[in-house]
Amino acid sequence: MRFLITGITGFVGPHLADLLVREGHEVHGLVRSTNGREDDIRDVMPDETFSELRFVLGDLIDMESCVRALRTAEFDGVFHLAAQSHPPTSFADPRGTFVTNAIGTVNLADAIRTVSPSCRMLFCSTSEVYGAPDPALGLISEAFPIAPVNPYGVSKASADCYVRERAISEGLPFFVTRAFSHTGPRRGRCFSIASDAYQIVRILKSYQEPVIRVGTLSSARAVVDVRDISRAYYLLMQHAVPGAAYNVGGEEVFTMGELLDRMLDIAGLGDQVEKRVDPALVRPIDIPVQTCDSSRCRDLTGWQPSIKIDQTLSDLIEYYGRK
Ligand code: A2R
Repeated sequence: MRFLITGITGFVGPHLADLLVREGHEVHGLVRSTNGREDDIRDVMPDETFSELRFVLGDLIDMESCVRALRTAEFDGVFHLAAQSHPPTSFADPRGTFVTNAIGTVNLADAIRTVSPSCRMLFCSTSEVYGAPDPALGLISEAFPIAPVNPYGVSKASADCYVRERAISEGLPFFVTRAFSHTGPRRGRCFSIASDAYQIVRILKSYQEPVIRVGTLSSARAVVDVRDISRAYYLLMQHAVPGAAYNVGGEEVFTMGELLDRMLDIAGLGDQVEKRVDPALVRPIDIPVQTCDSSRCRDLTGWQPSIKIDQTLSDLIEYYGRK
């Protein structure tokens, strides 16, 4: 099959592209410019995969460019990953976040409807659309209210509703994924777990003193490996019901503090490192705990995470070690 990935130069995009190529599919990636940024994605894929990829120019906030991109080939499915994906940045730039994530998704969805209405679209929404539900309510399922608590969540919730409404009202084969926390090689170091891994590598190389700047260590998340998330997206592209939303996440919940301690152990730094809270890394409104019920996705596709958290953390440290 022939797929288009938006956000191919990001964190998840290259892992998904690698998986799709290995499964024998033709993969095109939407890029905003051909300035060499796409070359950077080689860091998580073999040369054989990279050489199979095709790139097409387009910017989500320019609907005409989305239409042009979709006309370059007949796509069976679009994985719409592109976004302003960093919640703290969304407080600094709520409007820009909304334009990219909400209006950009409207543009892409409308462009698909115009050019190729039988093309399936996976829209990457997020667990952040649920906001901060009372932990006493248990695992977060798709039936939980949409109640975001940051501009990123608001932008994604708007697009999430738009995509599902379009699918239902217009009969378009669009659906939504709501991934919970995921990490692994290539995760940007502005995200908490990757930030810890990056600093650990710098300490190991004696580039910084043995002090790690941390955010809220008590925040708890059902963290899963990016390669498992990519596999869930691939399976959902094959099986998802139009108009539906699917949680995708791990079962095991870890606090940020636990994950940091595991990484320090993996790196052989044990308790030789001071953890210093940096107010700049503490979110204005934090979600204390996120637990995921992804049984809808699991029952439909048979998906379950296959990579153990220690493997993910060790691959993340290894990734920053060779950067
Ligand atoms: O910044 P670039 O040019 O490398 O491209 C980024 C792309 N992107 C856009 N593409 C087209 N038009 C735009 N206006 C536009 N704005 C951003 O989105 C990059 O390739 C991607 C974002 O990458 P990350 O921030 O690393 O996102 P990640 O972690 O891969 O997340 C994938 C999806 C997102 O929808 C998240 O909100 C969700 O998973 O959690």
